[in-house]
Amino acid sequence: MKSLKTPVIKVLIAAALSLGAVGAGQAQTAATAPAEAPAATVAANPAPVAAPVEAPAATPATAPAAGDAAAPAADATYVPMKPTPGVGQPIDRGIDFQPQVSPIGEQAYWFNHVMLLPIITIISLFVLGLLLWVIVRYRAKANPVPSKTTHNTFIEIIWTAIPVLILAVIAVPSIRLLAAQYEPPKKDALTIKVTGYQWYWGYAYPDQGIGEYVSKMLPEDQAKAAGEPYQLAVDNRMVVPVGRQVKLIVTGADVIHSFAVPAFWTKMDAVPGRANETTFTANKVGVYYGQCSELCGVDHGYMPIAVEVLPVDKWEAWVRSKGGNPAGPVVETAAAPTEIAPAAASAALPAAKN
Ligand SMILES: [Cu+2]
Repeated sequence: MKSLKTPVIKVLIAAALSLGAVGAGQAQTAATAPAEAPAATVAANPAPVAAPVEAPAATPATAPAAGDAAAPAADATYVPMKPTPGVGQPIDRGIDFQPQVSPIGEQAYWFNHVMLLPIITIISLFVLGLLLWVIVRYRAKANPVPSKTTHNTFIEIIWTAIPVLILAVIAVPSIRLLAAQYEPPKKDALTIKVTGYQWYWGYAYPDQGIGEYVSKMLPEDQAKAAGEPYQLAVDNRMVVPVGRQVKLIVTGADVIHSFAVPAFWTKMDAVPGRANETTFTANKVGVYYGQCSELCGVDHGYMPIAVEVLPVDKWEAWVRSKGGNPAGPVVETAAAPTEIAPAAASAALPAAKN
């Protein structure tokens, strides 16, 4: 305990406490701020509707390079991309999954279409055939004296062993898929904090320094004007770079919501008081829609999700347009602590008494 008297160590402890206090302060800000945010954001930013639309097909590696060379980074502007019909959104009379654009989604799609569906179909047809055969062959009219057969060891072994083998074969890719979905995110994953509200979404990019902004459904006329599907189009999208893993920290502010984007095979409950984590990697540029997937109140059906996947340079331009730093994470060593030090010092005092 003597060592505590050393001034250097006192300073270090004060610094540690103040960092903790700042963390708490930030959390509080995040929790309270959005309440006033939505109206302002919506009013100030109906821009995506009127803005011109660009082709989603640009090749990430080649095409934008020339443009970038000509225009310095500061000039880079973000223009919301137009969705491709039938991609990343439901289609009329569609019964299949949406085309998958993430590795997990492709794996799951393969598992369903190559393993499960054929096996289910074969078993169903086989059982149906057996039933029909029994109904016809052993009908009462043709068999006035019923058979007294009760046991057949060979058949019993077969009808136990074969289903066990089938289940074992299914279990291998099934457990592999399950494990892949719970793999921890890579170190260079892009972190986005997703918050479900009644009834809209909030997105924040802590490492890029983009504070939470609100994403609300576009009214019908604005959605149509923007060439987007009504009840899926939003004013402010989540924007991610193509090919980079995204780590979502999902939480709810009021009731339980669920963040779901079918084209990424992504769904995670947004539970108040919990920070749920999930990941996805979008490997195709485009606009992908989702919806809240947990009954959350009267406007549950009107809090859609729109994720725009951009080539890396265009994503960086979007980050800059939001006032963020694409090169994040914001380094903890130098910049951040000096900026927040004064507030932290005062905030740390009450904490120190405890
Ligand atoms: Cu909801």
